[in-house]
Amino acid sequence: MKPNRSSLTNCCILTIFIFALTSTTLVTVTRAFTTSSILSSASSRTLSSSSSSTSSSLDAVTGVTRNPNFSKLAGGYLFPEIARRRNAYIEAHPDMASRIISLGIGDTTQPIPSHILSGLEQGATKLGTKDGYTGYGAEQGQTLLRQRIASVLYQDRIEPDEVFVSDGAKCDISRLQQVFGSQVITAVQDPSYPVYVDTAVMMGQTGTQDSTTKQYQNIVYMPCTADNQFFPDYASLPRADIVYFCSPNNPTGAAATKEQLTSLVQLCKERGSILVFDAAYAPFIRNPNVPKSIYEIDGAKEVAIEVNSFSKYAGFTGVRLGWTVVPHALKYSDGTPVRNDFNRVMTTAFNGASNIVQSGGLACLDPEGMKEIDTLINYYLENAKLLRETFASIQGYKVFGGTDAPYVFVQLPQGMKSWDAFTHILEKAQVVTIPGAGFGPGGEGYLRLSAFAPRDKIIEACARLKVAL
Ligand code: PL4
Repeated sequence: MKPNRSSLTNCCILTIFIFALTSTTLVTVTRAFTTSSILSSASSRTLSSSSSSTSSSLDAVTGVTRNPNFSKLAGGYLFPEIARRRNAYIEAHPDMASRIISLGIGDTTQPIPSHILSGLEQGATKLGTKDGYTGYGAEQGQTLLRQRIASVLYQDRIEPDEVFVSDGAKCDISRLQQVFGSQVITAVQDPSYPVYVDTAVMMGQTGTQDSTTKQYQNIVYMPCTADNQFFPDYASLPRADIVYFCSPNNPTGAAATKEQLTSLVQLCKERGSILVFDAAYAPFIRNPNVPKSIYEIDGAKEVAIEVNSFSKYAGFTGVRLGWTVVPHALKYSDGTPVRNDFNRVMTTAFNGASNIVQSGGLACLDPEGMKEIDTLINYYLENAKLLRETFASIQGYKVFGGTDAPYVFVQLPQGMKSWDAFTHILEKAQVVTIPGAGFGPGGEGYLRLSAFAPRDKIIEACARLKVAL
């Protein structure tokens, strides 16, 4: 006959009780042992169940087919790749970590000036008051900010309701791709800011990348090199539906003149192309013959969209505030205004820029804010001058840009590859740059240097570059 469970339990309790009477120490040890074995068996159960769930989650798949456009992308996005190589170098040479100077990513480094900062502070403070509190705003941005952008930055050449305030130019480029869809042919300056091409690939506008030419099928690459003063000959290339054009340019630092932009607008009109004009670096323009906006060109409202940003104006790269202008006069072949569809994307896929940040944007456009912006930009332009002078003094290197732009574009000695130059400079001078080839095949043989570092770092980098090259 089997003993029943309660008699067994009673027997155990009795045994423990007897032990407790005879030896307290022994009970303590027994208890400790029992507890620890319970814990260890529980933890090993946890470990084994988690390791089995890890391996099964790694092996598991869903029934969803991967978006085939993503497998067309030939590599990772440029800027994380630069960070990866820099980190790999630091890992291999930890003693060099503190020596690294970044002239790579175009990211601002100087603090936000006081008047503009007070705009951000006021925006935040208002949210803590009954009267000042606001929730969701208009997806297109606050009316006052749209009016101020139109009047201060465009001298009323455009209407406030043609301005869409956003969280930045990069995000707007991506939203424009949503508007254009997968059926358009895109043209880009080569080299160019990689977002235009990469988002076109993601959207399904392209074929795969040719491993020899490094060009994606269905994209019109418009060469911009020293040979054509970095201005493309669009007339000699196949027609595109959408033409991306950035001035002052990233990465070449070239700023297109009024005559050049007039001919581009005219050509886009003749060919029925839409021009997407990226003016993110407009505040750097000092040459009076270089337009700060495409709408300074007659007839541009019928062909051009302009994307822009407070990132470089006021050091808002982390704050996030930009805008896009889509004129009423810009229409598709069936007569539908492009603005309607951009408005549809903004209202459906965006919830408006932060109200705090828009208050900072308004402060930027006050006379004090505009003065502060000018001082900031002059500081970075002085940095660019130092970089220009450095490369001008090194034999075999030719220097471009950096006068109306924060980027200096350096032509390497004949036959030198841009990724090799990047590695050489990182290893010999601990200075991070960006290889021209990262911006497209047309950038091969060039290096981009950003003037956004603090002045002391720029001076130190220049000294090291003179030794290393
Ligand atoms: C690194 C031609 C920088 N993580 O700040 P936004 O979104 O308003 O503007 C981005 C932008 C738009 N148009 C042009 C630009 O050059 C940029 C910023 N480019 C650079 O070093 O090339 C920062 C790049 C950022 C990125 O991934 O874009």
